[in-house]
Amino acid sequence: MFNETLQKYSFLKDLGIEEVNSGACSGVDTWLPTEGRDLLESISPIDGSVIAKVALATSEDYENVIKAAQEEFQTWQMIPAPKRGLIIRDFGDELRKYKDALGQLITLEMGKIVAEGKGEVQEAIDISDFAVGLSRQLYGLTMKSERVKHRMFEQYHPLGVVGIITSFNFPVAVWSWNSMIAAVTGDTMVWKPSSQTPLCAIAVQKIANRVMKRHGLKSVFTLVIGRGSEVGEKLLNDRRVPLISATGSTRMGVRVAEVVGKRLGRTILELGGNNAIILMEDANLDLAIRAILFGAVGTAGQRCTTTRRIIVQRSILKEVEERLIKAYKQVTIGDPLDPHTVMGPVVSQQAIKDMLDAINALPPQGGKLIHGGERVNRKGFYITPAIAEAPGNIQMVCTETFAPLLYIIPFDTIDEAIELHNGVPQGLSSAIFTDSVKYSERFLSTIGSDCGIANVNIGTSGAEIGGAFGGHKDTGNGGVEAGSDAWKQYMKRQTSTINWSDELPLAQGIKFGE
Ligand code: UN1
Repeated sequence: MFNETLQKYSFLKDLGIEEVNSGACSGVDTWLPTEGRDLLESISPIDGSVIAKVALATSEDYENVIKAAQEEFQTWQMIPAPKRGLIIRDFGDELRKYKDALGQLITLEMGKIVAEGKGEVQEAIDISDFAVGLSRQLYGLTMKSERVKHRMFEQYHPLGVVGIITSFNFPVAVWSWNSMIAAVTGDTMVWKPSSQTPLCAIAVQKIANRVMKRHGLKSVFTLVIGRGSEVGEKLLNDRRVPLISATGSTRMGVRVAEVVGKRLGRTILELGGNNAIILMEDANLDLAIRAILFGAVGTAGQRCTTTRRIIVQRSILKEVEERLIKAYKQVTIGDPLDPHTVMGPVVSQQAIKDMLDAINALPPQGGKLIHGGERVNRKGFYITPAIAEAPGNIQMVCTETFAPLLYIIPFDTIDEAIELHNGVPQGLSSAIFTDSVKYSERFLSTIGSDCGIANVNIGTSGAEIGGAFGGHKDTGNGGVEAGSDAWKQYMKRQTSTINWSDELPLAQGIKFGE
């Protein structure tokens, strides 16, 4: 059977995927044994078939992985940051070679269309380039001391072993946002990927291993695929891991914050989104409709940044609905590996059920389905993207349903639009479409969008890696990933004062025992 799969998808062989794969790697050439471990099946949402199996890591495997990462930290932290950057540059080049293969594996394992699969690998390449530059820019400040012949400054040191927990929807890019930055700062890391996308993680680990081997390094990047209840909890409770960066549901994030917070560890949390676009009546609708389509239907509605709500000025409501339905009708649904497909499957049968449950819950709350939401009659997990009208922030609108379900909510005044916009628990990404400076500036002001990302005439999804990525309220704790100064979270700050005088003056002018 597996031979057939290999023949059908030759990229699996290029990426080193086997019929039964080890789920734990403590470094170069050290994949831990598969014997005696429970097997996890990787299921393709394209047709529901099993692609390959993965031996789940045990607690003992976890121990081996952490110990290796800890030991490697002793070496890695002593390599000058710009030299670490050069090693990351090699990793970026190796990723470039495997962009097509890895992009296709992402598509096969989680169902996003292949253009988006390859786009995701490009995002990983972009952040590795960013990290190379950053390796020469890990700046601290200098301050003027209040004391004569004293110098004061700060510097940043690496933290140690960083835990990276990723979800199925961006099985490569989200790891890379964390790992590339953590690596140049001098940290080593352990990756716990989603059980829905273990093969993507194994393929990436193999690419990383090859690069690290060339440089005589071993365990900068390590991997552990196991049950949340077993290795996940161990990781959260592990005092040897000073930072956990986790992507997933708000419920999961609360658990991470609780457990890691209790041991005073750091967390970066990237949790649920409920992203809206405000459409003012002066908006360029040609742009807006395209942005909504990409935002709501891209990745089959399974991005954290997916557009879930359109808040539309009443005067253009009818036109927007008509144009959106027309655009939705043109979405070709099918095999995501086929380059003509616009929307592939959702990740699982459960995702279809969640979407249908949400649609069924709408009428009693005053909502109404106006398009889509039908199962597609073919093997795999396919559903047509849906549009629903909602009178306001009814309960279903306040809940993130991780599927292609878009709500349209009318408004009359900008105040009302912003109130609706901010009136949900989540706060990741947001956008306004308008040609008015007054409205766009209002949206970006302190009395505007309350999200971590706020765009003008651009949709809610598809952020570049150069900016900080993260949200507020139920989306997270203010932690950010990717660009800007996100790197500071992966390091510890040290403030130093040096006295080069022959006196010992005290700060605040205190005279003590003189
Ligand atoms: C996510 O959905 O978890 O901004 C990440 C975007 C992508 C990343 C999304 N660059 O849509």
